[in-house]
Amino acid sequence: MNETRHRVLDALADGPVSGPTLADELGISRSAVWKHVEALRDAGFEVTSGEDGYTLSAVPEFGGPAVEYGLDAPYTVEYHDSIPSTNARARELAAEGAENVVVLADEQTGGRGRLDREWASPSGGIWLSLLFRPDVPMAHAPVFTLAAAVAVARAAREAGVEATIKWPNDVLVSVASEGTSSGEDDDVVVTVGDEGEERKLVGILTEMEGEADRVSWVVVGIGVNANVDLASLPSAANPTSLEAVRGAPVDRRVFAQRLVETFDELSQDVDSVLDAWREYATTLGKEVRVETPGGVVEGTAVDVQFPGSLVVDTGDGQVTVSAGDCEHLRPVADD
Ligand code: BT5
Repeated sequence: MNETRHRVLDALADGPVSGPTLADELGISRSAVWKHVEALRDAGFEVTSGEDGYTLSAVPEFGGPAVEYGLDAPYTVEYHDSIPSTNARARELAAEGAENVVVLADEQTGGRGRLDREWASPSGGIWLSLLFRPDVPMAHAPVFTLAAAVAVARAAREAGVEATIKWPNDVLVSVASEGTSSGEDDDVVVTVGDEGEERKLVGILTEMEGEADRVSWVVVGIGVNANVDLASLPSAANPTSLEAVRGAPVDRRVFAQRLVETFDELSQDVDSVLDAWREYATTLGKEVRVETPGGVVEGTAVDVQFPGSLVVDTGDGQVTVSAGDCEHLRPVADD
């Protein structure tokens, strides 16, 4: 949204305000005011015109202008009803020199996870990518994945969903399990949390480009199963959604705004990220099995280290893992 339209919108929100007054205040013609009001109506804003002038009476439920409206972070929002992948689009924008853009979509037709895995992205989700250009070396970039996990966990908690973080990039919800079958012996392991079964609510994919000593751009892609039909997600992945956990749809506009605002705060103050991450982490203290590019590491996850490595106590010393797929292990109790 351009700056004048923003100012028109703000004035309408404080309205009623008459067309001539608005024209004077903004130094534009009355017909320009009228055009901005019409464009806002086209974007889904409800603007009533009464005797005292125009008043903003409703904000659209979701979309670019809706998320930009009242957003307390220096990002513009590019919205698509449907797009192959918001990360792919953000990379394109990066190549064109853009920065501080959120690419947001209701549906993705070619959503991607790590290692080119598919990410199911039906309509009703919050599929977004933040493009920004931090002044940090490439090696620090993993901290932004952790910051995204914290931001999304916090937004979920504000929406009444007790989300936790699994290293490095999953946000989960523990749901009461329907009873676990006991194994033949103590070695049988299943991936369950302390309070029940862990289900994946969010996935995060960070991509970047630059020279060793300086990042050129970072794209943090965040996929939130907000109000999606669980039947359209791969059941093997044990997914859940905000709607399923809350029992009611979530306000995606507010959720996306809180997510972007918290991410922006954390990304400007990376020293605060690790403590915030520890607060929500479910991985620390757990027995884990991490498949890393260099082999499998098993042991107790004891801490996280800047810029986002997991410290695992293997019983034979501590190993620091900077990337990999992590599984939470717990022996099944015999009964
Ligand atoms: C991730 O990968 O978890 C990162 C996902 C990032 C998606 C966002 S959406 C916005 C932006 N645009 C994109 O194109 N991508 C980003 P990974 O850890 O590799 O997990 C992928 C695995 O999760 C898949 O192999 C499935 O098993 C499972 N999965 C796929 N879709 C899912 C969903 N909607 N909910 C839960 N699990 C899912």
